[in-house]
Amino acid sequence: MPNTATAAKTPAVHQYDPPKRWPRPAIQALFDLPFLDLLWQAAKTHRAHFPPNRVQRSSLLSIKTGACPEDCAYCPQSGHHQTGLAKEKLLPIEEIVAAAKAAKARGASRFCMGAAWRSPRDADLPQIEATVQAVKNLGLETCATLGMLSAKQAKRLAQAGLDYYNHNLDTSPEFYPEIIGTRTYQDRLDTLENVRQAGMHVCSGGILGMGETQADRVGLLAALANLPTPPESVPINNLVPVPGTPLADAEPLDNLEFIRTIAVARILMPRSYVRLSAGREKMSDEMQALCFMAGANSIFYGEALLTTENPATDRDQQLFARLGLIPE
Ligand code: SAM
Ligand code: DTB
Ligand code: SF4
Repeated sequence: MPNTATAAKTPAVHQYDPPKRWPRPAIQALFDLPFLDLLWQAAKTHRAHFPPNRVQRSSLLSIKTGACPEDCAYCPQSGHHQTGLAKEKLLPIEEIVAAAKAAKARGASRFCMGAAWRSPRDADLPQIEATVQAVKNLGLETCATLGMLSAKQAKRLAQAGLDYYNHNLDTSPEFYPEIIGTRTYQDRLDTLENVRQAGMHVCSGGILGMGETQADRVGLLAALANLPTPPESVPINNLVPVPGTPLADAEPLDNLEFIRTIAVARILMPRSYVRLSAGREKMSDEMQALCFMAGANSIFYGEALLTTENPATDRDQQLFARLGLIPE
């Protein structure tokens, strides 16, 4: 007979499941609220933690485009898909600084540099470090999204003055393998931990409209909100379907469900900036107004995201004026 007394005493450390700030049923209950009750609660939470009517603006630049070794099903830059995207080398520092200056002149407060890498090569780091310093010297907040980072790489970037690192969880742990096969959810969590330990601000969110269920949206928000420290910045992207990617024909997500997800993100992460991210190009002013009401307080600003379009800055200026929003 097995010695059950001994077995019961053996601590199953690997199975230890720490208490969650936000258990999934509590998150599901928020999604189940009547739409207007949810929006009301999210707006109250937003106003309790942030001044109302403000929108932070981050501008993006793809500093190394295309031919990425990863197989992310949504991404036009993956070398696994035929999207006709021209493959480029890492841009020279002068070109990046010129784009950052232009972004600052348009009014952006943060400049985010994206590279289609699995992770940066150590040989590329000196140039990235010099670029971060130069962009910071312009008086901009700096952000980069370069793929996975080791603890050492994260420390180097932090020392160079990088304020934020973007690395998205993208979706729930359960749906994730349907979308990405070349790196695991745990790889992403490890990078976020390395960024946090290095003292940088964490920017992490996801993509909606990839064919995931509402339970997956609950799972994504649970993963973000239950991180040891929630991300300071949470980009919520609406899939931009790109021809040649496996998600080119994905069924668009219902607009109200997108807004609901923003509202739940706001309630779960009351002190985080929730960014209305990719997909704004196809959103009406009314849809964006409801997203701001639901607690979004940041956008990507400038005519391009990384490789796809974003609303023109004059259209955004008109939106701010129509809604009485103060851009930051
Ligand atoms: N290669 C780096 C990485 O994946 O960590 C950085 C760049 S990657 C393009 C940054 C994020 O953009 C992805 O995690 C994903 O959330 C978002 N993204 C990429 N393609 C998208 C699309 N077609 N629609 C919406 N969001 C997208
Ligand atoms: C994020 O969450 N969205 C941005 C930024 N972080 C790097 C990127 C959106 C990319 C959309 C597809 C493209 O333009 O290539
Ligand atoms: Fe590469 Fe990032 Fe695109 Fe994935 S999302 S294919 S890692 S550029």
